[in-house]
Amino acid sequence: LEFGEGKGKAERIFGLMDVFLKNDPISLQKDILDHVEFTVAKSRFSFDDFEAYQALAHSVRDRLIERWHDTQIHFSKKDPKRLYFLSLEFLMGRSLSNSVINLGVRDQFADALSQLGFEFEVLAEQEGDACLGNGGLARLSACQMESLATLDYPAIGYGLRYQYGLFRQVILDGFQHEQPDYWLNFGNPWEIARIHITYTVKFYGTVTDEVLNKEKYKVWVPGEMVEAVAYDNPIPGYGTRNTIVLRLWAAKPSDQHNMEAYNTGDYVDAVVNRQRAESISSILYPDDRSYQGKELQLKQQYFFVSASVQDIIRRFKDAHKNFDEFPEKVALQLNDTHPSLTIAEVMRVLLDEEHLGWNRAWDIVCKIFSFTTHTVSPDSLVKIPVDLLGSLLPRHLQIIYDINFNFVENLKKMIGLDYDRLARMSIVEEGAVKNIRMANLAIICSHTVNGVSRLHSELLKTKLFKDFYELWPHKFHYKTNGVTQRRWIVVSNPSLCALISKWLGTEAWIRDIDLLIGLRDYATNSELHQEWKMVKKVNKIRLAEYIEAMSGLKVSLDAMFDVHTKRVHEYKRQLLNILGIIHRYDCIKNMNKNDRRKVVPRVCIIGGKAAPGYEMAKKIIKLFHVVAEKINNDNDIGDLLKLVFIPDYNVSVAELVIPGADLSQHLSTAGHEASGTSSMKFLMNGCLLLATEDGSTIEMIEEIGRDNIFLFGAAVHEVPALRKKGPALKVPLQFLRVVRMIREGHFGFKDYFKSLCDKIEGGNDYFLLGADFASYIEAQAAADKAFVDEERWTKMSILCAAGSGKFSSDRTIQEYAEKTWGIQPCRCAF
Ligand code: B1H
Repeated sequence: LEFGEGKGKAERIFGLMDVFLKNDPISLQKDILDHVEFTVAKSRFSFDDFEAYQALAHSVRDRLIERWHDTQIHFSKKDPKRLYFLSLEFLMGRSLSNSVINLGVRDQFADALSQLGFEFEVLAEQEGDACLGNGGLARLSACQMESLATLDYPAIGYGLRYQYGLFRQVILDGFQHEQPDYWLNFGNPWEIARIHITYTVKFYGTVTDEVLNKEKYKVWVPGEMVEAVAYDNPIPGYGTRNTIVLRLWAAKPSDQHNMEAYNTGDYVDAVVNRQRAESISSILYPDDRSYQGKELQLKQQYFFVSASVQDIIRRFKDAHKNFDEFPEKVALQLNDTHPSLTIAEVMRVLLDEEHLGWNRAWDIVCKIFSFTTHTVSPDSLVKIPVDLLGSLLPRHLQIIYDINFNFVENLKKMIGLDYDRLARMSIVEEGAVKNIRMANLAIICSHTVNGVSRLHSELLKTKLFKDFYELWPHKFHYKTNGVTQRRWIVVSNPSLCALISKWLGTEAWIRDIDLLIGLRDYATNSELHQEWKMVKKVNKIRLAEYIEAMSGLKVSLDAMFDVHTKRVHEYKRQLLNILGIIHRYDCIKNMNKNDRRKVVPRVCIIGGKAAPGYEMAKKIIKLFHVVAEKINNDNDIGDLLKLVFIPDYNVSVAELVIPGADLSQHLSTAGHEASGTSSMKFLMNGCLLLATEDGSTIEMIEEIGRDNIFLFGAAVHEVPALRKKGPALKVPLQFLRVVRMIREGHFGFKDYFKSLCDKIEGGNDYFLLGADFASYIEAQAAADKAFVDEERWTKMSILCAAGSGKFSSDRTIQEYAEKTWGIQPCRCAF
């Protein structure tokens, strides 16, 4: 059926679509029961919560597919410039609640279920998380996909369908253990396997010269081939019919593979070997900082890149003949350097398959790529050993060398023979092991390089990419990160959502976050204060129940819930938090009864995973546990101080923890957190922040004012001088005292923690825990003081939420669309 051939026909079809899947309670119940009977294959007279969840999910999925088809048809008809968002990580979490809310059928489904004797919330809890990413970068991709859908942008996300997501963290005896997350075990109703959308991906082999029509071409004869199969995950927008897709690739053995082995009779071995192909997309690398440089990791990257590029070019060629139009129809966004092989791959296709010639191909490539970097540290930049790249992707190495040759020749003309600078800027790093610097490749070939906060961008321009900034200042920009209020308020904090809508008199803020500022008018309204406190209490109860169910620990609702949840890293300074807790404990122990009465009770909550090979991070987790063991069992302390470790922190746990927090901590040493996004989620939920002036917090201060945040620590420009002081750096006595307590075995495991203590004393304290300690303790005291003044605290909390509008990913995405990608909304208007 073709659209646009006459209005009458199209309207009939749309009419049919509308009656096709009805959303009244009876139709929904029938759909759910149909899925129980025929999809889940259980009797409709007997099924449990999990089976009900599966059937529910399939009913929602049907509605997603319907809208996605409509959106696809609309996009094909309009043929707008599309954004292709390439990321090796997407942390989607659960899909059910977000989908029904975005589809606008949450209440209808809840009604239908209650008539069947089920509760929506209970079924929603049955869903497992999709953890196809490590942390901030991956969750950012997920938030941005949701904003792209909501804002009607014609976009497609590409990623890998890992069979094992991020490991599950299990704590045994206070130590972290990792368990594989075989998340597809129970099926995944949110994906649609596209078994007909497959592409062959080539590896290894050799490159030869061939002549065609008197022109010389390179021909890559691969040594191995693997099939990429598409799995589509629909992403519905809120308040729109538009539903876009996240296409994830899975590796399957190729039939073109090794026919000879079958013929030579080695049948069983050949089949077993074939099966190995699947390992390419089997596992997510669990280190969110360092590129491991393993062959499998590079294979993953190219596998994903090659399949995505083939898909993009196929879609382009379906509607266009002339590649000169490519930049008008295609914007390619590289989420960090991990997908930057895409540049070489597009060059290869345009040269060797489309035969455009170098100049035309290069001209196109320079117009389509934009690149966002998420890091501040030179150590995190991906480098690929030349030998590895040359063996796995021989033709790509040639192309990268050619790009580099042209670049360096031009550079010499511009800057002369400054060999140090030429060497720094070259894509090829010389040395004992020759490396390809993926960031240099990405900067050279992208029209725009974005940072993720203003401060980050300044650091890129003056430090990490200084040479490139001086050469091409126009390429460098930033788009401060954001998070989606649909997931982080509407889904995860329904009571706050209802309260905000009531006081603003509209739900429009869910699509237009700037309206949140309207809450400022009521910041001192006592009625709002009462309701605001009530909402926080409801969320604290929910969190307290979770804590009790998980650890058996009962926590007091009157205590300040102080939360520090994120990946465990030295630069994020969970250790500073723990030292602060020991100090607090020590102070309470030394207080008389009278003074104790003035202590603000705290529940200190820490959660986060350590990369499996990151020894220091694992020690920090263990330290928290031994300190908790001591303090929680000290009857003398009671409710004044309780410590809770939340194991296996992931998106769905965050949805529970964030709304229940009074205070949240963001302690990175200034200059180390490129942006930070969890702070944005806490802020939106009216949680107060205790933070350093780093990454996006600097911009938060501008939005909410210094009075509404507890700041501490050295500023970015002070850090180098403090570090330089080394052993001469003055640290407070209290700091030395708490470190000594650990050293001397006050909490046990003396030998185990020795290296940890050595790392923060005697001039080795790279992350400046000692230097920032006094100011940290002061900020904590300021937070205590504010907390006991309920009115002041509530006002601050309201002002935090009211001022959080800038940190919506809708704003981020709109900036990218207008300033970097050059794409327009394409709304499916029926
Ligand atoms: C961020 C990463 C990251 N920065 C390597 N870099 C990875 C690096 O698997 N890998 O190899 C994975 C992730 N992630 C974070 O990105 C920053 O630290 C945060 O400050 C920032 O908010 C977030 C989103 O921009």
